Amino acid sequence: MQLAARTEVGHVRSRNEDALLVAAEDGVVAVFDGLGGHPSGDVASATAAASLRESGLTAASSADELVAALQTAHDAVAAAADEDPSRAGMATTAVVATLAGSTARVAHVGDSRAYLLDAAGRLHQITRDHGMGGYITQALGLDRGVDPDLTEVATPPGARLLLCSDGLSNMVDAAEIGALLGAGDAEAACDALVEAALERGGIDNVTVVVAVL
Ligand SMILES: [Mn+2]
Repeated sequence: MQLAARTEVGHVRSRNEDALLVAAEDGVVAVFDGLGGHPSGDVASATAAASLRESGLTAASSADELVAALQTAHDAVAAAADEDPSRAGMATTAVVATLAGSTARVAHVGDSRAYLLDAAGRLHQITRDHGMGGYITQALGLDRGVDPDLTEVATPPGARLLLCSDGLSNMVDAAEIGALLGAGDAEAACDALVEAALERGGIDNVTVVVAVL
C-alpha cells in the first residue's frame, strides 16, 4: 500500500483550518475541515485529529470501534470548546478510513468526502454529504451530537481510495478527480489533485489523502 497526503491553505483564506491524519503503521487515515462561520476551526480540526491519533484505532478495529472513535473525537472537540469561551460553537467535519487488506471501512460526518477508484478505473463517491451549500448538519463538536455514517467497501489490488475536504470537491469535478486519482503513484496523484484545486482558484483550504491499495 502507498499513502500520500497534502494540505494547503489555498489562495484566499488566511489560515488552514483543515487537518489530516496519516497513521500508516495502523492503517488509519483521516481528513478534517474546521467549520467556516464558526470560531477556532483550526483548533477543532487539530483537536479531532489528535483524538483520533490517540484513540488506539487500527485497521483491525471493528466498525463499532471506528464509530466510537469518532464519538470520542466529538467529545474532545466539545470539551476543548468548553475550556475557552472564544471557542464556543467550534466544530469540524471528519472522514476516517481504516484500511485492512481487501476492505476499507469509512466513517464520516459533514461534507469531507471519500471516493473509491475501482480496479476498472471507475470513480465511486462513498460518502454522502451531511449538508449542502456550506450548511453542515453534522460535525464533531456541534451541540446536537453526531451519528456518523459507516460504509465498508472492497479494495482489491489496484483500487485507490481518496479522502478530501470540500476545497477539492467544490473546485474539481468528479470526472477530473477520477482521472487525476488514477494517474501515477500515490504521491503524484495527491499532488495533481491539490494542484488542480489551486489552479481552479483555491478559494478554500484543500486537503487530500490518497491510498493506492
Ligand atoms: Mn472547506
